[in-house]
Amino acid sequence: MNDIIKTKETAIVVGCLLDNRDTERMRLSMEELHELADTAGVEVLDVITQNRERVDSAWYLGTGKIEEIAQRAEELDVDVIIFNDELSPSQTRNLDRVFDCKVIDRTQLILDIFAGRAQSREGKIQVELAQYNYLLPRLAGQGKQLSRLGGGIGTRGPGETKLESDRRHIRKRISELKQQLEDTVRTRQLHRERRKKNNVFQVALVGYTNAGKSTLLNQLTAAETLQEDKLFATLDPTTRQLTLPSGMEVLLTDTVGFIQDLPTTLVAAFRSTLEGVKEADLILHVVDISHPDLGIHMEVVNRILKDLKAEQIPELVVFNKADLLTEGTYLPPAEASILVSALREEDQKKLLDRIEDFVMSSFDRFTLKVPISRGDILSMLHREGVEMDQEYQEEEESYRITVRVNRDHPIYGRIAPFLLDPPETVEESW
Ligand SMILES: Nc1nc2c(ncn2[C@@H]2O[C@H](COP(=O)(O)OP(=O)(O)OP(=O)(O)O)[C@@H](O)[C@H]2O)c(=O)[nH]1
Ligand SMILES: [Mg+2]
Repeated sequence: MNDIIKTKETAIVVGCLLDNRDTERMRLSMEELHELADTAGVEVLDVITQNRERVDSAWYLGTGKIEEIAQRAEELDVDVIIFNDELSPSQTRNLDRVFDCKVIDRTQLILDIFAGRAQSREGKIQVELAQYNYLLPRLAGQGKQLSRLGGGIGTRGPGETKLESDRRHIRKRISELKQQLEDTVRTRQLHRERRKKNNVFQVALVGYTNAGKSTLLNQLTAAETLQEDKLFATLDPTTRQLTLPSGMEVLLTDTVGFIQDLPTTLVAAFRSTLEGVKEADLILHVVDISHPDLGIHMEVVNRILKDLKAEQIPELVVFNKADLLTEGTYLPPAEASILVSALREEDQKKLLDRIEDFVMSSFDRFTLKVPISRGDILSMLHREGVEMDQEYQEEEESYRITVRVNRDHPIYGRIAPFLLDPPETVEESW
């Protein structure tokens, strides 16, 4: 039996280092492009950059540099040149004429990874929508590029027949996809509203790609979400029930990882996925402490949370991968933080305790006097899991019950007639 040997596609990655931008960030951005290529299954044979005041509007870099890259590409016989910025339609056309191999940009590379990863209907719609939005302004003069779409990197997604059809067809498809997306978003919104109404406490895992969000979700809830040492392992939000040490149940949602310079087409497409973060009662901001650029990662995440108008939500920074902690690791200051390794059981427990502390402190505490004749109330309190303490008062033939519940919880109205003390808000330090 013959094994089919699949040869890896090879690439040169190219970047423009702008004089007015932070050098550290640009270095990280180039490193990420390299990692993105790895994730997409492409082998990077060379990295070429040029320092410039600005990106060349026709050629991205200087023409001399472009020639040098063309020569290098021939020498190494690479399949693709990957540019670290979104190329304009005219840049793509020009570069496509110069190089004998495929030319793709950061956006296409990420779109390609996303296309290969999207699992849910919503994820697939979002990726297809982003792909068409990317494609639409680039349709004119794509003859050579299209005829070369034999497969491989940058070509996954809309098939050739679709690509060959005219703009009108694509516009129509875009509006169909938008409609479908709106429908799924509406369904999800309904689910979220129902949860909100039932007052289920919602915890969202957010963070830079590869920080360990899915690993935490899996470890804490024994769920099976794809966790991989690759960028963008998770595309679809996954929500699982999480049981806290006291037995209280909350919902834990895993989200798509963030990255700096995420193409705008994708930010727009994944916005609806991330909208859910806004509804969280607590955000667990997961940070990989073993990454040398954790400071930049945190800034990127905070900026996106701000864009999503989620910066007001209480946040617990979860410094993860503590098992990889080395001497001199600098952990940026955070209002509330915890250091854990997702892989250690005692740390998982520590994190659960911390979440529970938070959940508890966000509730109000009341004492009720419920006559034994009111079995309906007693069983409701039990069912809702809001009881903290219960004591039978023989002479009064009633129970004295301490409960933790929010005033806007639907059961508050039912227990109000049994309140013993004026409500006391618990102020715990967090
Ligand atoms: N050593 C160590 N590795 C960890 C820890 N937590 C996660 N990892 C590894 O880090 C890699 C990324 O983990 P994921 O859980 O997929 O990361 P993520 O944040 O969900 O990533 P995206 O879905 O890409 O945003 C995997 O290889 C995990 O096994 C940890 O505490 N210690
Ligand atoms: Mg993940």
